[in-house]
Amino acid sequence: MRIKTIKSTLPLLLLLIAFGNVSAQTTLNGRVAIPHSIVAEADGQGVVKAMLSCATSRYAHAVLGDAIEAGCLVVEDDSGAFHLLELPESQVFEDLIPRIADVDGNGINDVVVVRSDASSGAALAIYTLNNNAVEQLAATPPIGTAFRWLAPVGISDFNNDGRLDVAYVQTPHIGGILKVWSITNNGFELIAERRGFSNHGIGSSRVSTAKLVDHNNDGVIDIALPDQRRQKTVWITLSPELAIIDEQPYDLSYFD
Ligand SMILES: [Ca+2]
Ligand SMILES: [Ca+2]
Ligand SMILES: [Ca+2]
Repeated sequence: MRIKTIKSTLPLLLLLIAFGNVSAQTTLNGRVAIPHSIVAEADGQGVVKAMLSCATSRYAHAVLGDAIEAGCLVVEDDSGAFHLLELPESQVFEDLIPRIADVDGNGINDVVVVRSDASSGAALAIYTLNNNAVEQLAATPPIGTAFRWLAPVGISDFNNDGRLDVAYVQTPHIGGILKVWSITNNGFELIAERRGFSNHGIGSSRVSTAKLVDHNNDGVIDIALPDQRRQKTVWITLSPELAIIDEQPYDLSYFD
């Protein structure tokens, strides 16, 4: 089992090294990243490294290539100190990429991850450092049913209001709904949604097939996504409101 894991992870690591913009580090503070996952890094204050660890098979869903999910999140802050957040037994991080960004704009980096619950399924959660502890900053409502997942698309100011927004596709395998959330003083606020997309193939360790690009050159980042049947690539803007700005035949290489 262990040999199989190493074999399947190695090509991914080599690919990342070849691209040169992502660390291939797989340990942090003596803990090990879950298979198919690595340490995320960012500049700035607050979280500068984040890793999904505490491998567990307690959530038997296996949408991301194996039955192993993460039971904890390990982060390193800008002073070099490490912090650990362990989930309760009823939850896992059903994700491979901790996304570091200052989502609430307070100058301190946060971490965006998919967290799944044994009774209510996946939610998007943001954690931040507060008084030297990892704590939840905000979370979307869970989908509501076990074994229902969401695939993050990306983080940008999609509606051009000066605040970062977080986009994902809810249930990408069974009728995907693009949902975009902005963080406010009251937590996540849904700013747009539209059905008809699929950015993940079931069982794939590629978390998301999507691209953030200013396709119409208006200075605001747009979202490129495969449609539900993966026959078309669709470009979506949220500025000034959600609209499809282009469609072309689907080509996976566009997303690489
Ligand atoms: Ca922050
Ligand atoms: Ca925004
Ligand atoms: Ca644009």
